[in-house]
Amino acid sequence: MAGDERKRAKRRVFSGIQPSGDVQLGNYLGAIKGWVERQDAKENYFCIVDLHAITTPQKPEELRRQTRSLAAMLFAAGLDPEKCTVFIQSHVTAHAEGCWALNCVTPVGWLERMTQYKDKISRQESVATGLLDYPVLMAADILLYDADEVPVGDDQRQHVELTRDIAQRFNHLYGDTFKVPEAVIPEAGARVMGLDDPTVKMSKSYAHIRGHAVNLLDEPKEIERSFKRAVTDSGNDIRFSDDPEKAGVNNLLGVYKAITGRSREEVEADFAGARGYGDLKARVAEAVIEELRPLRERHHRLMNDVGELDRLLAVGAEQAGAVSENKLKEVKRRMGLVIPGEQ
Ligand code: AQP
Repeated sequence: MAGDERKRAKRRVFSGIQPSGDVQLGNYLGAIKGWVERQDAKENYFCIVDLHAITTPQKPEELRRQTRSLAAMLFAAGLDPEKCTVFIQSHVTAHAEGCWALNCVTPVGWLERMTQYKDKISRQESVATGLLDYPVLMAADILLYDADEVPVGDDQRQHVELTRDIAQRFNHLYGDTFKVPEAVIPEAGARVMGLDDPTVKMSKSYAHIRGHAVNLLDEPKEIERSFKRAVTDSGNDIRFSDDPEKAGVNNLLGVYKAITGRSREEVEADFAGARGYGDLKARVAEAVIEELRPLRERHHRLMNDVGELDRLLAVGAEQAGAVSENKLKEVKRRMGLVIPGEQ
């Protein structure tokens, strides 16, 4: 049996988030909110994946700021350091080493097929090797913890599938080593679309485009403005729909549903008496503002105590290092690398 799964009282969760920009509403509804809600029931590892962030160009000073700001946001959103191991990927060297080991069993063709890779290279003139290798580093992140579950938004489903393929291939080549994890996709909020273009998913890297994203640190007035500008259609029918023409309204209802936790029927009933899309936008904005208000305040307090923030991250790195180093040793042993002090 792979890893120490037999001894575990709770299912182990691993997930990551890139400090590649200011964290946006899709990251929150597709990932962070669910991490917080399920933290009591699971054994949790949450990683700020800075090594993933540098697969696309970053400004060093900005990256350092964004990394700490993201850490503060995870705690501000409600992750409890007593229940979750929260750490920075580059502080635990097993991740990069594990990636190298997995690189050596992963066919390049598997990586060239990844949708996110194809999408990102279409936006760049020069493509770094690290961008192609992004999903292998993600596989190392997950597999080094023998995670049972990987809670992610819909856009990361393909990478978790690839992680499963890599684990199975390694297990086939070297014997049962890795737990094969499952993706856990939220029922609501799995794919928040851009407010400026509801055919494109909301992304940190498009946040510079006016009206695209809601940044979790946006002031209430700014959030109101973003929703007011949100693209809808020329009708006035407020209901969930698969019709591409209604993608904007569908997205707004999806955001409201993810925040309130109500069913589709309840959400539609909430808007039954609404006076057109203006009303819809105002009420969705209000729900988002009230959800984010306490996060923004707690984030502000944490950013004013960077010493404490760094201390929490150091504790996380130590806990994560203990688990992942152990697994990495097992990987090296399996592959025939010499472990100091072992025969
Ligand atoms: N629009 C979204 N809707 C729902 N979930 C989303 N996630 C991202 N965008 C949406 C989920 O957020 C978690 C962290 O994502 P990430 O930072 O690791 O990378 P990403 O998926 O590439 O996110 P971005 O914001 O689009 O970043 P950039 O622009 O840097 O690539 C993941 O669970 C993801 O599914």
